[in-house]
Amino acid sequence: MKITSADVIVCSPGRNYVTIKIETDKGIYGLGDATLNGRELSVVSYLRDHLIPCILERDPFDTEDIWHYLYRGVYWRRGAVNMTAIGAIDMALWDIKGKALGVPVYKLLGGKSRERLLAYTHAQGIDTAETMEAVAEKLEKGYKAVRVQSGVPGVEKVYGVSGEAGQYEPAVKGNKPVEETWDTNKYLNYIPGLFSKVRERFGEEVHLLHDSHHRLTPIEAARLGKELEPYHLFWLEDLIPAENQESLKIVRQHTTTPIAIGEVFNTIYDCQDLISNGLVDYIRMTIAHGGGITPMLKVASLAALHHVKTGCHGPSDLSPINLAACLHFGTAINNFGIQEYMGYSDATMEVFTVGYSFSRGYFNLMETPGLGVDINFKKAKQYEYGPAYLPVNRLEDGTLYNW
Ligand code: CS2
Ligand code: MG
Repeated sequence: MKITSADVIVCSPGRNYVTIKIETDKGIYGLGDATLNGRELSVVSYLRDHLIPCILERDPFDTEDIWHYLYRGVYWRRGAVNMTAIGAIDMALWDIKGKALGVPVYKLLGGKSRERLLAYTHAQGIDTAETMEAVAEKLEKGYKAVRVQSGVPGVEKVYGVSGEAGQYEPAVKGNKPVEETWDTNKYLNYIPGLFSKVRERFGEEVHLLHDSHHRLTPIEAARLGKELEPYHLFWLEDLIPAENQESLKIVRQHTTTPIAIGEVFNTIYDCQDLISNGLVDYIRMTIAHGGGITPMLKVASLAALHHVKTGCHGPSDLSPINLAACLHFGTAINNFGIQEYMGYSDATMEVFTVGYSFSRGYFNLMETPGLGVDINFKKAKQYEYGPAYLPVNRLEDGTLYNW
């Protein structure tokens, strides 16, 4: 079997998505998610101008060699654009392999390690009252795990909370980022009380998660982790920016609240120390930004050695193709933890068809060959790409901060 051509579909059914389609001489094609929120066109050019010419004529079954060829062959290794492009190709090649063999991809990754996959979803509100109602609504829908985000009194706009009701979409359409402001003190003084109220109203059963979105220093993170201990969170996410992984040692010394990190990582080297030194409980790397299924299997194996579980990043700013790939991966590995799921807009689901079902808080994979996904090319064309950027964050005195 040979790769004969490939192209990249950029569309915007509610938000921007980038999809690679790889064709073969047997008439089978594979799809991969190449979406990198706010930098989509960089990945499009990287694929069209640099990587696609390198994979023509290759056998799509040779995923291991093709991955190393693309990773080492570029010389300039790692990075979000590079690894998202490689990840999309890798996803599409596994899709082709499954279709060619007539089996769902998970059967090529180790088979079924579980019948269903636990999901968590987002609940957010501009204040405590609205947030509580959002949590109630998700529990009503049968979710077993809910990420709770809220506006913070005295802080104009906070990560994870949109002005209008409904789905939170972080990227804002326009030709440059909007600017938001932040105050850590107001946040730290507010969050423990919010979780105390959530636990009091909804009890101990529901898994509660929270995302600090890279905004704390290690000692601030230690304080928050400690103050949240009575509320037994499933995880506290992205407490601190994780370029300096040493810093997690300070947090770990002070709190038993489980830590999840890694959605901005793109190679095993980004998480190697965190995992090997027991500084993280869930690794948030995802198939698309993590370089594909091929390297993510290695991340999962390293994580398993250190009692770390997966918690793949899966918001609606990654397409249903990435979600499907995460579900095949999560079905096969032993140390699956939980899968993020925000749900998708009706427009998105007009463009993408998926081979998974979702009910009462769990995913089930269908036995569709490959990743079980498809894209309606005609519909995709109806939704034109437009630039959108993730916000930039400043402290109240104007200091540039982490968003
Ligand atoms: C967030 C993401 O889902 C999460 O955990 O951190 O929604 C993140 O803000 C977006 O993916 C950025 O595009
Ligand atoms: Mg996050």
